[in-house]
Amino acid sequence: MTSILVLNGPNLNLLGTRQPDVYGATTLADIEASCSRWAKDAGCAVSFMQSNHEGALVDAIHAARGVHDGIVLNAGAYTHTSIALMDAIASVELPTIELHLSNVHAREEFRHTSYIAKVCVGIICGFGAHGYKLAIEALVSHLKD
Ligand code: CA2
Repeated sequence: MTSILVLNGPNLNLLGTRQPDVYGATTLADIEASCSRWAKDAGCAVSFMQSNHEGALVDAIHAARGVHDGIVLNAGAYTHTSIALMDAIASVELPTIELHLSNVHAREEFRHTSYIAKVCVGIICGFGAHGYKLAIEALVSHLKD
């Protein structure tokens, strides 16, 4: 069965507890529970990992090779800064979808730049927690093609 890693980066462990106007009231645990249902509906298995540490995210991407078929990645602020994450995604050659809860292009200019976009198959942003469903479905469909 197709297996997807849903990987969340820095500060996303705080979802639902702060800044609900920007990031919504849904917690990361809620999102993960929803992802499990969405993955079941899409006919795939899903695993989760969250870290506030860039190196731990790099390690998780490396460890996904040979275990998972693709990655849904909300790299948080590391999206806009991390060559290390870009290199990690490129090195494992696993299809990866860049995901953001917020529409980063409607926000501050520094959020308009993504280091990881060029090594991802696509980007979903601005749909809140529903974006994880869209990303799982898009990845499953991409893997079937
Ligand atoms: O919109 C997204 O999903 C982001 O990846 C979220 C990142 C931000 O740096 C990116 O530009 C866009 C920030 C995540 C912060 O999460 C929090 C959640 C609750 C309270 C405070 C921060």
